[in-house]
Amino acid sequence: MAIERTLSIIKPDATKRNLTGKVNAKFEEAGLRIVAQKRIQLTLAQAGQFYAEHKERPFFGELTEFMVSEPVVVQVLEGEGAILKNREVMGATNPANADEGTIRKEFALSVGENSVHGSDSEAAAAREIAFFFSGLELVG
Ligand code: YYY
Ligand code: MG
Repeated sequence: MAIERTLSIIKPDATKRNLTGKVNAKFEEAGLRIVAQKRIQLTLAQAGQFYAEHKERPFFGELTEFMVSEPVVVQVLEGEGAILKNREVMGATNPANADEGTIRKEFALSVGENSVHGSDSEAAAAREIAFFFSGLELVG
């Protein structure tokens, strides 16, 4: 499988509970390398643009308000099949359905406050990495 990069966000429920290091340990244990990372405060407009695909969904308002409620940590993860591997490490969207050992099983509070975001395709990864990181911030 090819070496890929994917965009990850450690969400407000996790940053607030000081879980950044524990979440990052899960990525590193799974063989994902954190090749870029920064802590930012999103605006509501930025959160809405990032989650534009969900604009018509009933949870959109709640989701975007949540994403601006605390700073988030945005990061680029790299590794063999990183996009799918990250989705596996994250676990199901609803932590009630997440497998043992996954980030969402261990740390998520609810389907909304579910600790992490991860790109779900190659196209999404390219778009989402470019949304947060400039070429200068991405080494090699
Ligand atoms: O990619 P992933 O984060 O696992 O789920 P999406 O279906 O893309 O939804 C994005 C985000 O929206 C999810 O992480 C929480 C929130 N959400 C929600 O609050 N309620 C739902 N029924 C579905 C999603
Ligand atoms: Mg998604």
